[in-house]
Amino acid sequence: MQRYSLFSLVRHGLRNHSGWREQWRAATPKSHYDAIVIGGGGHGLGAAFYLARDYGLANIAVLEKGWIGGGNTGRNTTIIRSNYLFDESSSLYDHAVKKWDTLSEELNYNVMYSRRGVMMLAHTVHDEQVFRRHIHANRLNGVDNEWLTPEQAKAYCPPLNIDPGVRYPIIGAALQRRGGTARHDAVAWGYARAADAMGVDIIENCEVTGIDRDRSGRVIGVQTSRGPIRAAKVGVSAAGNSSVVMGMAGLRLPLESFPLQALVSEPVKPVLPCVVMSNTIHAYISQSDKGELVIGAGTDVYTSYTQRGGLHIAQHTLEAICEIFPQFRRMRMLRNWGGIVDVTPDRSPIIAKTSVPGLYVNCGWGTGGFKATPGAAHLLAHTMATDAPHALNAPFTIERFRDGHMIDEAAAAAVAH
Ligand code: FAD
Ligand code: PYC
Repeated sequence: MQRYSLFSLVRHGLRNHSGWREQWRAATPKSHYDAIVIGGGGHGLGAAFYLARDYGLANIAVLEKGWIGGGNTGRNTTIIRSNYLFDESSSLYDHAVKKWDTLSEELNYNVMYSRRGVMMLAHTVHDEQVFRRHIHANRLNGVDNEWLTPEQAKAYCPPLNIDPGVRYPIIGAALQRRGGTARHDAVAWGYARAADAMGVDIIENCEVTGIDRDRSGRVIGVQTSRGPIRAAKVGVSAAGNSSVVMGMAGLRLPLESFPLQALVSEPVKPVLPCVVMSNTIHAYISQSDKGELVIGAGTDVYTSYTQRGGLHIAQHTLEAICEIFPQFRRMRMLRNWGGIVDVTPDRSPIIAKTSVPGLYVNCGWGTGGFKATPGAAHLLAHTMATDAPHALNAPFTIERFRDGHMIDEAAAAAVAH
C-alpha cells in the first residue's frame, strides 16, 4: 500500500472570522414576519435576498441554528457546472451558472467566481459513452461541453497523468469551459450583507424545533430555540436536515442523508489550472486562489448526520488523486471535514410548494447544490412570493416520486454514492 503524507488531518470546520461579522447586524428575532426562511446557507440567505429585492417583501427573517455558512455552503468543494443530462436539469443548472456571472456585481461582494473549466475524466468505455451522450444532450440545450482526447486533456491541464499503463488510464475527457469555482464563504457573506442591507433579519443560534399550523392546516409560524415566531410563509432550505424539519409539519420526504467529505492541502504556487473530476476512481480536485488543493471524496456508504466522513474514504480519494497527479504525492493535507447531504432517489432536487399551505421546500441537492446557489435561491424566492413554481422549477416537485416522473441525474452528479 502506498503511503501519503496525510499526517495532520485536523478536524477544522469553518470558524467565525473576526471582521466580517461587523458587516451585518446581528438581529434579535421579532415576534412576527411576513416570511421566514429556515437555514442560513447560500440557498436560504439568497432566497431572502431575492424575496426582498425582486419580490418586494420587506419583513423577512432567516433562522439559522448555527452560524451562517457553517453548513454545506462552507464545506463544499465549490465546483460549478451545468453539464446535466435532461432538459429540465440543464435549464435549471444553467440558470444558476448564468447568474454566477453577475453575482459579485449584484452583491457588491467578490464571490471570486472563476470560469476555469471543469474536466470530467473518462477511464472506461462506459464512461466515454456516458460523457458523449451528455455532450450531445448539453449542446442541443445550448450548454457548452466538448470531448477531449487524452492529449487534448493534458494540453488543457498539464499536470494530468495520461500514461496508458496506470490502473485506470485516462481515455478522454468531457470539458465544460464555462464551469469553474467560487469562494464558498464569500457567497454566504455576500448574500447575508446584501439581504441585511435590504432589511432582512438574519438570526443565528436559532434552531427551528417546530412548525405551527392553524386548524385548517396552514402554516402560522415556527417554534425555535429562541421562542415562537409567527410567519405566514415558511421556506425550508436546511440541507442535510430537510427531512427532520419537514417532519415537523408532518411531511415525509424521499430523502436520505449521507456524510460527504473534503480536504485541503498546504498552499502552493499555481499548479492546477482547472477543475478535474473522476467519478470512476472517486476524486475531484481544484486549486483555490489561496493555493490549497481542494479535494473531495464520495459519500459514505451509510446514512448519518455526522459532519465527518469515513477515514478510509479520504484515504481512497488520495490514492486516486496520486494516480491522476503523481507529482502531488508528497503534498501535505492540512484540513479534512464533512457535510451532510440529502439525496433523492433520482439525484435531482426538490424546489416546490408543499401540500401544507404556506410551506415551501428547497432540498435534495445532494452532492451538487453549491453550483445551483444563485438559481435555487431565486427559484425558492419566486415560489414563496407567488405561491407557484417558476417554469424552471415546475418539474422539481415532491409529487414526481409518487407519479414516476423522475429526472435521473445519477451519472451527472459525478460523485460516487
Ligand atoms: P447549507 O449551507 O447546508 O445550509 C443549510 C443550513 O440549514 C445550515 O447552515 C444548517 O445549520 C441550517 N439548519 C438545519 N436545520 C436547521 C434548523 N432546524 N433550524 C435552523 N437552521 C437549520 N455542490 C456543488 O455544486 N459543487 C461541489 O463541488 C460540491 N462539493 C461538495 C463537497 C462536500 C464535502 C459537501 C458536503 C457538499 C458539496 N456540494 C457541492 C453540495 C453543496 O455544498 C450543497 O448542495 C449546498 O451547499 C447546499 O446549500 P444550502 O444553502 O442549501 O445548505
Ligand atoms: O456537483 O460538481 C459537483 C460536485 C463536485 C463535488 C461534489 N459535487
